[in-house]
Amino acid sequence: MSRTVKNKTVPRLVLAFVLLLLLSTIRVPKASAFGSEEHETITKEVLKKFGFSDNAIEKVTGANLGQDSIICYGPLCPGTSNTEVPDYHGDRLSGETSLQAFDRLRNFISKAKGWVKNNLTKCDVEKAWIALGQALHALQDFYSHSNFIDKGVFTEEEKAEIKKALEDPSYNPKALEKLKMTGWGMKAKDDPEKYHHDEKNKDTSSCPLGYEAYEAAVKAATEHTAAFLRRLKEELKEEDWYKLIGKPKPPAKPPPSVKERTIKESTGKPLLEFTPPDGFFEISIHYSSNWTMGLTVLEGLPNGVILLSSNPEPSLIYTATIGSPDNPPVTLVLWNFTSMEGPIGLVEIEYSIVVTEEAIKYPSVARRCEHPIPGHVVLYGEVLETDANGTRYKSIIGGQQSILFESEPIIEEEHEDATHDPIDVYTGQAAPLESYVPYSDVKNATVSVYPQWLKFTLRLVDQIPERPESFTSLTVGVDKDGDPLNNCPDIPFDGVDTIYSVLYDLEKGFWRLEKSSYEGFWTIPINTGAGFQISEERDTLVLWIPKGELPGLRQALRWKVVTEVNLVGDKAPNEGAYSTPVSIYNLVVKILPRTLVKIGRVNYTADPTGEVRKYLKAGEINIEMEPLVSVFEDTRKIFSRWSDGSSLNPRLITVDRNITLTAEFTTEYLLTVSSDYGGLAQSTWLTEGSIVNISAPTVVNISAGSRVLFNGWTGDVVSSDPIVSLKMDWPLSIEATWRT
Ligand SMILES: [Ca+2]
Ligand SMILES: [Ca+2]
Ligand SMILES: [Ca+2]
Repeated sequence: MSRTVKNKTVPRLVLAFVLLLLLSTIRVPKASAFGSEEHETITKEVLKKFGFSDNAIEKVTGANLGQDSIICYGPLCPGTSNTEVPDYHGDRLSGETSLQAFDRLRNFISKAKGWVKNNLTKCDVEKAWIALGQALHALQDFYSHSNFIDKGVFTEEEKAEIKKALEDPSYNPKALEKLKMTGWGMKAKDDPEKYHHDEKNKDTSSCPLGYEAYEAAVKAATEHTAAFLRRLKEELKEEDWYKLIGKPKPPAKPPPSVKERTIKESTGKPLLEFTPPDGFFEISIHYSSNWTMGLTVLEGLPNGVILLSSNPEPSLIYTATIGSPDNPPVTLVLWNFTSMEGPIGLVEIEYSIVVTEEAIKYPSVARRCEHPIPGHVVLYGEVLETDANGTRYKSIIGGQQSILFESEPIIEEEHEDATHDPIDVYTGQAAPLESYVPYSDVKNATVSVYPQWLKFTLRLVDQIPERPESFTSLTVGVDKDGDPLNNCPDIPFDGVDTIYSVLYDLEKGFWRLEKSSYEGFWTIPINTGAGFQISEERDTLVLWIPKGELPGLRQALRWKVVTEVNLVGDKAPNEGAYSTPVSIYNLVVKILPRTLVKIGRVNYTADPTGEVRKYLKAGEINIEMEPLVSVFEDTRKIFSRWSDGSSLNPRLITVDRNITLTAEFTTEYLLTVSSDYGGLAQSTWLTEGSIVNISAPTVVNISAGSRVLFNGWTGDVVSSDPIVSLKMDWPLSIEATWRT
């Protein structure tokens, strides 16, 4: 409803972005037109009712307000013509009819609504929010800049027609003939329609038509804002609506023919309230014997997500290849228990969903809009079960969590091992080469350390058969607490206290993962959240261990690899038991939104809140940020210091704990002085709030016998005094005028 425009051409979307970061520093003049209050109240109230997230409300409202404030700040505003975008506010310009002004306004609203839809389809939610804010601003201004609420002009029926016409530029009811839009850019007395803004606006509670008119305008604008959103919701695809309100789509309800049940995770909490521990889903399901189960992941899981199951294994596991993340849903796994002999009561099945590095690069469809940053993955699906009687059950798993992963390991160590080096695993002696099995021969072992995970990658000389003919195990042993006293003393697992074995069970005919710990003897297999994957080429084994299973882990991890095929295998790397540093810390750098910071050798762009988060290993690292950020052509931010007092940029920091560093800035505005004489013309950057005195000579001699006299200052300061004092609360531009 405020309505002044700064006549500068700057791309609007860019401006609106910048606006968000500037809102706190810009002062919107509150002179005759009201500022942001009404737009803000109306918009926030309605968006809230429609369930918009706090973040979405903030962005949409910011863009709505931006329609006034980005283009109107500083003393230039009042009285300046808004020829650039009168469409935004429904202003009727000189020489225009009310209907023409109305057309411009409603065309803009339609256009902005189209931007909302397009950007949602493209997943550019930020832009959709901006477009929605713009559409709503224009819509709301209609009521303060027209005769819509004026008494005795329109019947209720006609009002309904006009509201419809405002949203539909092709609809032209007869009532439009009586519509008047407020005149702007001409004097009130010159207004041919005698409906000038100065006399007829409903912008403020003290508007010329009185409080009642203002109140009615606000009420009508509020109602139409809600109606506009209601229609938009109907027109949008459901998934796009959820993108717009900034919330994840709730899980689908199971069809009525299927019984709903709640799967419990192992701690017994209902799964929907389950927060996955560091990227693992572990779900225990109790089954009778004749049961099949399929897991379908809704919304599409990204590539690289692996589903694992563990003890006891069903007779048949069918694992589908996960397709493109854009082609959900994908059925991942089907378990079939029908070949087990007779009912055996309850069977506990566990399965884990492992999210690998690859998955991190392809965030799932569900949240891609909300978290366009790689590393957020939604696990959200349903389990379909059929029991022996044919009764079907359906459960929703995963809920709406997202998991943050670091796509690169923070620490990685790669170790070569000799090839053709078989040993008798239980004596440690070299074994004869004729007993050599190439898939038990490790040629390379890598440990990768992530914030919440340890990953071991074993590369073997040859392919692991899908169904080996002999007992086969590939084991990673670790010293979980760094305490040598509780480690196993006997080969092959001497020096470690916990082992993770991927082994082939000859009797049952499948691969499984077992964890044991040493308590003076090796325990029977214990539950683990670890998982494994044998590569497609079958020459690499990847083993994931959640760090949470090694709570005693300190700064370094001792580990070793032992493989075995029928008593003969390999220990690796070389003699085994390497110590790898594992300390990881979190660095948070807070700078200006979407600006760059270089951490080490990599540039990162801050998110819309200005944050960059990074996991780092212990040590020293260099941080460098942009020292000067241009916000507008006449407004810039200069780095002043870090929150810990240092003003170095770049600076070296020591990472030995979690660190948060906030950059502090000062704002500078451009002062532009124009003058044809006296050498006054200059452009100077000045710190916000600073005071500057400018003094013009009263007489300038141009040439012999010719001179000019100082006439006065115009622009942001109007004065005939040659000495003016300016306070830099915003960018200023002044010009000296002269007479002969
Ligand atoms: Ca080897
Ligand atoms: Ca130990
Ligand atoms: Ca070896």
